[in-house]
Amino acid sequence: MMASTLEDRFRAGDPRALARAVTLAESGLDAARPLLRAARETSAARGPGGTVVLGVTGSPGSGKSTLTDALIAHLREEGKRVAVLAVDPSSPYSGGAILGDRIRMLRHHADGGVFVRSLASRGVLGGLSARTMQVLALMEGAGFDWVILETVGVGQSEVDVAAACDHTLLVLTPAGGDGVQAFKAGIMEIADVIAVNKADLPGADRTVRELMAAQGLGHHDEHTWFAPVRRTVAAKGEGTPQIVEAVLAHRAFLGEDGLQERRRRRAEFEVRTLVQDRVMRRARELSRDLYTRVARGELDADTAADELLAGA
Ligand SMILES: Nc1nc2c(ncn2[C@@H]2O[C@H](COP(=O)(O)OP(=O)(O)OP(=O)(O)O)[C@@H](O)[C@H]2O)c(=O)[nH]1
Ligand SMILES: [Mg+2]
Repeated sequence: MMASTLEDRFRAGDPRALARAVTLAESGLDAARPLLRAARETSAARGPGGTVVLGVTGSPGSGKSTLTDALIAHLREEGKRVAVLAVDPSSPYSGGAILGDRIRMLRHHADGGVFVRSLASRGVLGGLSARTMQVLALMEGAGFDWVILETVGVGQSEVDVAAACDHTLLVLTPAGGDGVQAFKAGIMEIADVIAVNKADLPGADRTVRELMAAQGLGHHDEHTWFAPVRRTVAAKGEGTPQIVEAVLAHRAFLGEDGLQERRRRRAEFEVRTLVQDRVMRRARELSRDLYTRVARGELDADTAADELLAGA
Protein backbone atom coordinates (compact mmCIF):
# COMPACT_ATOMS: atom_id res chain seq x y z
CA MET A 1 0.00 0.00 0.00
CA MET A 2 1.21 3.47 -0.80
CA ALA A 3 2.15 5.61 2.18
CA SER A 4 -0.40 8.38 2.62
CA THR A 5 0.82 11.92 2.18
CA LEU A 6 0.99 14.53 4.91
CA GLU A 7 -1.97 16.25 3.27
CA ASP A 8 -4.05 13.06 3.36
CA ARG A 9 -3.24 12.57 6.99
CA PHE A 10 -4.03 16.22 7.75
CA ARG A 11 -7.39 15.90 6.01
CA ALA A 12 -8.07 12.73 7.96
CA GLY A 13 -7.59 14.65 11.21
CA ASP A 14 -4.31 13.06 12.31
CA PRO A 15 -3.01 15.28 15.18
CA ARG A 16 0.60 14.53 14.27
CA ALA A 17 -0.05 15.77 10.74
CA LEU A 18 -1.49 18.97 12.22
CA ALA A 19 1.58 19.41 14.42
CA ARG A 20 3.80 18.98 11.36
CA ALA A 21 1.68 21.38 9.30
CA VAL A 22 1.90 24.00 12.06
CA THR A 23 5.67 23.65 12.18
CA LEU A 24 5.88 24.12 8.41
CA ALA A 25 3.63 27.18 8.53
CA GLU A 26 5.56 28.67 11.46
CA SER A 27 8.74 28.32 9.46
CA GLY A 28 7.12 29.99 6.46
CA LEU A 29 7.96 27.03 4.24
CA ASP A 30 6.26 26.53 0.89
CA ALA A 31 5.54 22.93 1.89
CA ALA A 32 2.82 24.40 4.14
CA ARG A 33 0.85 25.70 1.17
CA PRO A 34 -1.06 22.55 0.17
CA LEU A 35 -1.91 22.02 3.83
CA LEU A 36 -3.16 25.59 4.18
CA ARG A 37 -5.30 25.06 1.10
CA ALA A 38 -6.66 21.81 2.52
CA ALA A 39 -7.41 23.58 5.81
CA ARG A 40 -9.34 26.35 4.06
CA GLU A 41 -11.30 23.80 2.03
CA THR A 42 -12.35 21.77 5.05
CA SER A 43 -13.28 24.93 6.99
CA ALA A 44 -15.32 26.22 4.07
CA ALA A 45 -17.11 22.86 3.79
CA ARG A 46 -18.05 23.04 7.47
CA GLY A 47 -19.53 26.51 7.10
CA PRO A 48 -18.75 29.71 9.02
CA GLY A 49 -20.28 28.40 12.25
CA GLY A 50 -18.03 25.34 12.34
CA THR A 51 -15.31 26.59 14.66
CA VAL A 52 -15.52 29.24 17.34
CA VAL A 53 -12.39 31.35 16.81
CA LEU A 54 -11.88 33.27 20.03
CA GLY A 55 -9.20 35.88 20.69
CA VAL A 56 -8.17 36.40 24.30
CA THR A 57 -6.34 39.64 24.98
CA GLY A 58 -5.63 42.02 27.85
CA SER A 59 -2.81 43.56 29.82
CA PRO A 60 0.23 41.49 30.87
CA GLY A 61 -0.50 39.28 33.84
CA SER A 62 -4.26 39.85 33.79
CA GLY A 63 -4.79 36.09 33.77
CA LYS A 64 -5.29 35.33 30.08
CA SER A 65 -3.45 32.01 30.22
CA THR A 66 -5.12 30.95 33.45
CA LEU A 67 -8.52 31.80 31.99
CA THR A 68 -7.71 30.02 28.72
CA ASP A 69 -6.69 26.99 30.73
CA ALA A 70 -9.98 27.13 32.65
CA LEU A 71 -11.88 27.50 29.36
CA ILE A 72 -10.16 24.39 28.00
CA ALA A 73 -11.20 22.43 31.08
CA HIS A 74 -14.81 23.61 30.85
CA LEU A 75 -15.11 23.05 27.10
CA ARG A 76 -13.62 19.56 27.42
CA GLU A 77 -16.29 18.72 29.98
CA GLU A 78 -18.81 19.64 27.30
CA GLY A 79 -17.05 17.32 24.88
CA LYS A 80 -15.63 20.11 22.70
CA ARG A 81 -12.26 19.80 21.01
CA VAL A 82 -10.05 22.82 21.67
CA ALA A 83 -6.90 24.19 20.04
CA VAL A 84 -4.94 27.04 21.63
CA LEU A 85 -2.31 29.28 20.12
CA ALA A 86 -0.43 31.46 22.59
CA VAL A 87 1.41 34.30 20.89
CA ASP A 88 3.79 36.80 22.38
CA PRO A 89 4.18 39.49 19.74
CA SER A 90 6.29 41.62 22.06
CA SER A 91 9.14 39.18 21.94
CA PRO A 92 10.97 37.88 18.89
CA TYR A 93 12.24 35.00 21.02
CA SER A 94 10.58 32.22 22.94
CA GLY A 95 10.22 33.97 26.29
CA GLY A 96 9.71 32.75 29.82
CA ALA A 97 6.04 33.65 29.89
CA ILE A 98 5.30 31.46 26.91
CA LEU A 99 7.20 28.60 28.46
CA GLY A 100 5.11 29.11 31.61
CA ASP A 101 1.90 28.96 29.56
CA ARG A 102 2.97 25.71 28.03
CA ILE A 103 3.80 24.14 31.34
CA ARG A 104 0.47 25.20 32.81
CA MET A 105 -1.48 23.85 29.90
CA LEU A 106 0.58 20.66 29.85
CA ARG A 107 -1.98 18.99 32.06
CA HIS A 108 -4.11 18.74 28.94
CA HIS A 109 -1.37 17.30 26.78
CA ALA A 110 -2.35 13.67 27.15
CA ASP A 111 -5.83 14.68 25.98
CA GLY A 112 -6.29 14.10 22.25
CA GLY A 113 -9.07 16.71 22.18
CA VAL A 114 -6.65 19.49 23.10
CA PHE A 115 -3.90 20.96 20.96
CA VAL A 116 -1.67 23.70 22.40
CA ARG A 117 1.01 25.65 20.59
CA SER A 118 2.96 28.76 21.40
CA LEU A 119 4.52 31.11 18.93
CA ALA A 120 6.92 33.96 19.55
CA SER A 121 6.50 35.81 16.35
CA ARG A 122 5.92 39.43 15.63
CA GLY A 123 4.39 40.93 12.54
CA VAL A 124 6.31 43.54 10.63
CA LEU A 125 4.23 46.34 12.10
CA GLY A 126 4.40 45.01 15.65
CA GLY A 127 1.08 43.20 15.51
CA LEU A 128 0.23 39.62 14.68
CA SER A 129 2.22 37.92 11.96
CA ALA A 130 0.91 36.21 8.85
CA ARG A 131 2.23 32.98 10.29
CA THR A 132 0.02 33.38 13.31
CA MET A 133 -2.97 33.68 11.00
CA GLN A 134 -1.91 30.60 9.12
CA VAL A 135 -1.50 28.50 12.23
CA LEU A 136 -5.02 29.58 13.25
CA ALA A 137 -6.32 28.60 9.82
CA LEU A 138 -4.70 25.17 10.17
CA MET A 139 -6.26 24.66 13.60
CA GLU A 140 -9.65 25.67 12.26
CA GLY A 141 -9.19 23.41 9.25
CA ALA A 142 -8.30 20.51 11.52
CA GLY A 143 -11.86 20.68 12.77
CA PHE A 144 -11.52 21.86 16.37
CA ASP A 145 -14.76 23.13 17.88
CA TRP A 146 -12.94 26.03 19.52
CA VAL A 147 -9.71 27.71 18.48
CA ILE A 148 -8.36 30.16 21.05
CA LEU A 149 -5.70 32.76 20.31
CA GLU A 150 -4.09 34.19 23.43
CA THR A 151 -2.02 37.29 22.98
CA VAL A 152 -0.86 39.99 25.33
CA GLY A 153 -2.51 43.31 24.60
CA VAL A 154 0.29 45.58 23.57
CA GLY A 155 -0.18 48.16 20.86
CA GLN A 156 -1.13 46.87 17.46
CA SER A 157 -1.54 43.25 18.51
CA GLU A 158 -4.70 44.08 20.43
CA VAL A 159 -6.38 45.59 17.42
CA ASP A 160 -5.13 42.73 15.28
CA VAL A 161 -6.77 40.13 17.50
CA ALA A 162 -10.17 41.54 16.62
CA ALA A 163 -9.36 41.14 12.91
CA ALA A 164 -7.96 37.65 13.44
CA CYS A 165 -10.88 36.13 15.33
CA ASP A 166 -14.67 35.78 15.39
CA HIS A 167 -14.90 37.08 18.96
CA THR A 168 -12.59 39.04 21.24
CA LEU A 169 -12.49 38.39 24.96
CA LEU A 170 -10.86 41.25 26.84
CA VAL A 171 -9.38 40.23 30.19
CA LEU A 172 -9.19 43.05 32.74
CA THR A 173 -8.54 43.06 36.48
CA PRO A 174 -9.85 45.14 39.37
CA ALA A 175 -6.37 46.51 39.98
CA GLY A 176 -5.15 49.92 38.96
CA GLY A 177 -8.29 51.23 37.26
CA ASP A 178 -7.87 48.72 34.42
CA GLY A 179 -11.43 49.34 33.28
CA VAL A 180 -11.09 53.09 32.97
CA GLN A 181 -7.74 52.67 31.23
CA ALA A 182 -9.31 50.32 28.69
CA PHE A 183 -12.01 52.86 27.99
CA LYS A 184 -9.54 55.70 27.54
CA ALA A 185 -7.31 53.64 25.28
CA GLY A 186 -10.28 52.72 23.08
CA ILE A 187 -9.64 49.04 23.74
CA MET A 188 -13.15 48.39 24.93
CA GLU A 189 -14.42 48.93 21.43
CA ILE A 190 -12.74 45.76 20.21
CA ALA A 191 -14.16 43.65 23.04
CA ASP A 192 -17.14 41.38 22.43
CA VAL A 193 -16.97 39.94 25.92
CA ILE A 194 -15.18 41.40 28.95
CA ALA A 195 -13.89 39.33 31.85
CA VAL A 196 -13.11 41.15 35.06
CA ASN A 197 -10.68 38.49 36.23
CA LYS A 198 -9.17 38.17 39.71
CA ALA A 199 -12.62 38.98 41.04
CA ASP A 200 -11.41 37.51 44.32
CA LEU A 201 -9.39 40.70 44.77
CA PRO A 202 -10.93 43.92 46.11
CA GLY A 203 -12.56 46.33 43.68
CA ALA A 204 -14.12 43.86 41.23
CA ASP A 205 -17.65 45.16 41.70
CA ARG A 206 -16.52 48.71 41.19
CA THR A 207 -14.63 47.77 38.01
CA VAL A 208 -17.73 46.02 36.62
CA ARG A 209 -19.85 49.09 37.39
CA GLU A 210 -17.33 51.44 35.77
CA LEU A 211 -17.13 49.32 32.66
CA MET A 212 -20.87 49.16 32.26
CA ALA A 213 -21.19 52.89 32.80
CA ALA A 214 -18.44 53.50 30.22
CA GLN A 215 -20.24 51.30 27.67
CA GLY A 216 -23.33 53.48 27.96
CA LEU A 217 -21.25 56.57 27.17
CA GLY A 218 -19.90 55.28 23.90
CA HIS A 219 -21.71 55.75 20.60
CA HIS A 220 -24.50 53.21 20.27
CA ASP A 221 -27.77 52.54 18.52
CA GLU A 222 -30.29 49.68 18.49
CA HIS A 223 -27.82 47.42 16.63
CA THR A 224 -25.00 47.89 19.11
CA TRP A 225 -23.65 44.82 20.87
CA PHE A 226 -22.88 45.65 24.48
CA ALA A 227 -20.04 43.37 25.51
CA PRO A 228 -21.25 41.37 28.49
CA VAL A 229 -19.07 42.06 31.53
CA ARG A 230 -18.47 38.92 33.60
CA ARG A 231 -16.57 38.42 36.84
CA THR A 232 -14.13 35.53 36.81
CA VAL A 233 -11.70 33.90 39.19
CA ALA A 234 -9.77 32.03 36.54
CA ALA A 235 -7.42 30.52 39.08
CA LYS A 236 -10.42 28.61 40.51
CA GLY A 237 -12.32 28.15 37.26
CA GLU A 238 -15.10 30.44 38.54
CA GLY A 239 -17.12 32.31 35.95
CA THR A 240 -15.79 30.26 33.04
CA PRO A 241 -19.17 28.82 31.98
CA GLN A 242 -20.54 32.38 31.92
CA ILE A 243 -17.74 33.43 29.58
CA VAL A 244 -18.55 30.57 27.20
CA GLU A 245 -22.23 31.52 27.37
CA ALA A 246 -21.43 35.16 26.56
CA VAL A 247 -19.26 34.17 23.60
CA LEU A 248 -22.04 31.95 22.26
CA ALA A 249 -24.53 34.79 22.74
CA HIS A 250 -22.30 37.03 20.62
CA ARG A 251 -22.15 34.24 18.06
CA ALA A 252 -25.93 34.12 17.92
CA PHE A 253 -25.98 37.93 17.60
CA LEU A 254 -23.61 37.75 14.60
CA GLY A 255 -25.66 35.04 12.94
CA GLU A 256 -24.66 33.11 9.83
CA ASP A 257 -24.06 36.27 7.77
CA GLY A 258 -22.07 37.97 10.50
CA LEU A 259 -19.87 34.93 10.94
CA GLN A 260 -19.33 34.67 7.20
CA GLU A 261 -18.26 38.31 7.23
CA ARG A 262 -15.85 37.67 10.12
CA ARG A 263 -14.35 34.80 8.17
CA ARG A 264 -13.87 37.02 5.13
CA ARG A 265 -12.26 39.63 7.37
CA ARG A 266 -9.90 37.05 8.78
CA ALA A 267 -8.89 36.02 5.26
CA GLU A 268 -8.40 39.67 4.35
CA PHE A 269 -6.21 40.20 7.37
CA GLU A 270 -4.09 37.16 6.50
CA VAL A 271 -3.57 38.26 2.91
CA ARG A 272 -2.80 41.85 3.94
CA THR A 273 -0.28 40.68 6.50
CA LEU A 274 1.42 38.53 3.89
CA VAL A 275 1.57 41.50 1.54
CA GLN A 276 3.04 43.69 4.28
CA ASP A 277 5.65 41.05 5.11
CA ARG A 278 6.70 40.77 1.49
CA VAL A 279 6.80 44.47 0.80
CA MET A 280 8.80 45.14 3.95
CA ARG A 281 11.23 42.34 3.12
CA ARG A 282 11.64 43.77 -0.36
CA ALA A 283 12.21 47.25 1.09
CA ARG A 284 14.97 45.86 3.27
CA GLU A 285 16.54 44.03 0.37
CA LEU A 286 16.68 47.09 -1.85
CA SER A 287 20.10 48.51 -2.28
CA ARG A 288 21.16 51.22 0.11
CA ASP A 289 21.92 53.19 -2.98
CA LEU A 290 18.22 53.83 -3.62
CA TYR A 291 17.76 55.34 -0.17
CA THR A 292 20.94 57.36 -0.57
CA ARG A 293 19.59 58.81 -3.80
CA VAL A 294 16.35 59.81 -2.05
CA ALA A 295 18.38 61.40 0.76
CA ARG A 296 20.44 63.34 -1.75
CA GLY A 297 17.36 64.62 -3.51
CA GLU A 298 18.17 62.74 -6.71
CA LEU A 299 15.03 60.63 -6.50
CA ASP A 300 11.81 61.50 -4.75
CA ALA A 301 10.45 59.10 -2.14
CA ASP A 302 7.19 58.54 -4.04
CA THR A 303 9.05 57.36 -7.11
CA ALA A 304 11.20 55.09 -4.97
CA ALA A 305 8.06 53.58 -3.45
CA ASP A 306 6.51 53.16 -6.90
CA GLU A 307 9.61 51.35 -8.05
CA LEU A 308 9.53 49.08 -5.04
CA LEU A 309 5.88 48.14 -5.59
CA ALA A 310 6.48 47.62 -9.29
CA GLY A 311 9.08 45.04 -8.32
CA ALA A 312 11.87 47.16 -9.72
N1 LIG B 1 -5.94 36.24 42.64
C1 LIG B 1 -6.03 35.75 41.40
N2 LIG B 1 -4.92 35.54 40.70
C2 LIG B 1 -5.05 35.04 39.45
C3 LIG B 1 -6.30 34.76 38.87
N3 LIG B 1 -6.12 34.31 37.62
C4 LIG B 1 -4.79 34.32 37.40
N4 LIG B 1 -4.14 34.76 38.50
C5 LIG B 1 -2.68 34.89 38.68
O1 LIG B 1 -2.20 35.98 37.92
C6 LIG B 1 -0.88 35.71 37.44
C7 LIG B 1 -0.82 35.90 35.94
O2 LIG B 1 -1.64 34.93 35.32
P1 LIG B 1 -1.45 34.51 33.80
O3 LIG B 1 -2.58 33.59 33.48
O4 LIG B 1 -0.08 34.03 33.53
O5 LIG B 1 -1.66 35.91 33.10
P2 LIG B 1 -1.45 36.26 31.55
O6 LIG B 1 -2.40 37.37 31.27
O7 LIG B 1 -1.52 35.06 30.71
O8 LIG B 1 0.04 36.81 31.58
P3 LIG B 1 0.97 37.13 30.30
O9 LIG B 1 0.71 36.08 29.26
O10 LIG B 1 2.35 37.08 30.86
O11 LIG B 1 0.57 38.51 29.86
C8 LIG B 1 -0.57 34.29 37.87
O12 LIG B 1 0.21 34.34 39.03
C9 LIG B 1 -1.93 33.70 38.15
O13 LIG B 1 -1.88 32.66 39.10
C10 LIG B 1 -7.48 34.99 39.66
O14 LIG B 1 -8.61 34.77 39.26
N5 LIG B 1 -7.27 35.50 40.90
MG1 LIG C 1 -0.19 34.33 29.23
